[in-house]
Amino acid sequence: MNTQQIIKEINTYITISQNWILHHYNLAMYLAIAILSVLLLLLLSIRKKNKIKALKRSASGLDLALNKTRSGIVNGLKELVGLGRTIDDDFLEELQSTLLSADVGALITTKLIAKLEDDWVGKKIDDNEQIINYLKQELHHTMGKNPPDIDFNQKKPHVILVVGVNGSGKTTTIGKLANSLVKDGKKVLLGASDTFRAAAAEQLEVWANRVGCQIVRQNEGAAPATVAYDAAEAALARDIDVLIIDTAGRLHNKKNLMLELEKVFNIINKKIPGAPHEVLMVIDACTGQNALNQVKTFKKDVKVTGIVATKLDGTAKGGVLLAIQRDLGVPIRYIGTGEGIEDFDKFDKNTFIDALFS
Ligand SMILES: Nc1nc2c(ncn2[C@@H]2O[C@H](COP(=O)(O)OP(=O)(O)OP(=O)(O)O)[C@@H](O)[C@H]2O)c(=O)[nH]1
Ligand SMILES: [Mg+2]
Repeated sequence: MNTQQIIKEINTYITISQNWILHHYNLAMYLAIAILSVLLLLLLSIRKKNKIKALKRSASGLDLALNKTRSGIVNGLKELVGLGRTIDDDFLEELQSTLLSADVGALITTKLIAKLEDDWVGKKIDDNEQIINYLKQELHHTMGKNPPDIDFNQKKPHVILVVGVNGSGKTTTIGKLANSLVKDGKKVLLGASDTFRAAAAEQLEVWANRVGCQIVRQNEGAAPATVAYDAAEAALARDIDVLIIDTAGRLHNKKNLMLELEKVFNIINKKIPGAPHEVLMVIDACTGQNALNQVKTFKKDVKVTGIVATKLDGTAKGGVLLAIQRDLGVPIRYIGTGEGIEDFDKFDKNTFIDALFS
């Protein structure tokens, strides 16, 4: 068959189809609606599957990130229990050092051990193989309920100031948080108030481009408070939902740097009364109890409202999150479980305890 014949054949088919549609108009409409409905259902089921996959991924992300901490605790406990020992002073002492080495903290550990001793004597627990489950239940009880989530819809713009010591993961956290907010349909603006080095604003800009959100930045050496002011002004003018301000890493004992932070806070508050609505302190979980002390000292100068614990994937001291949550009265809001954009989760005490003892 030559090309002309093929074209002729195609034209014949088109004409036959057109005639059929003209003569069976209603049937054609029903068919088109049916095909569209099937496509829509297919699309919805793919979206649902992806959502379930994302949820599964985040749960396994936490599980993976806690590998080191969990193997310290669970292997220690299994070793203790596996020897078929009864719960005596030596057993309790070893249990105590297992929990302390995961940085669960002295307060929680002492409380757990005392309760276990009582329940053993009172025969509420009579088999040491129940210990892992027992500790899990007691921890759920000790840690109480999760606080309500941050309500990003309450204020517009909702302003978040991000603070912490050098290298704790502030800028990376901002990128990850912005990403999750943009995915939730929020209009996000980043403010590059870390003007200490040029690379800092560039790093934030890379995140803004990657996430697809806006950024306000100035040149290296500009006053951090000026950038914060510009960012607040832009957030108001551009109808932004969430403004996140990055700051330079600082140690609490550097008085001038803490004053600079206060300035940033005040200028945002002046431009947007009531803001910043959140001051998130980012801590590196690898530093264990040091992180807890950092928050304690930062809190004296800045009104920290929430904590983000990063690098859980790189530490055997993840238990420190329980100590922080128990001792500081400041909620842990998010956790960083890797360097990737999706390695980020809301902190949920129950999921965390279950993952720690699974
Ligand atoms: N493994 C791992 N690495 C992380 C995580 N969060 C951040 N990092 C890494 O930590 C390093 C420092 O992160 P930044 O976000 O630049 O830290 P920062 O607090 O902004 O640092 P300064 O601005 O210099 O104070 C980078 O290499 C990040 O990729 C995490 O949850 N897990
Ligand atoms: Mg930074």
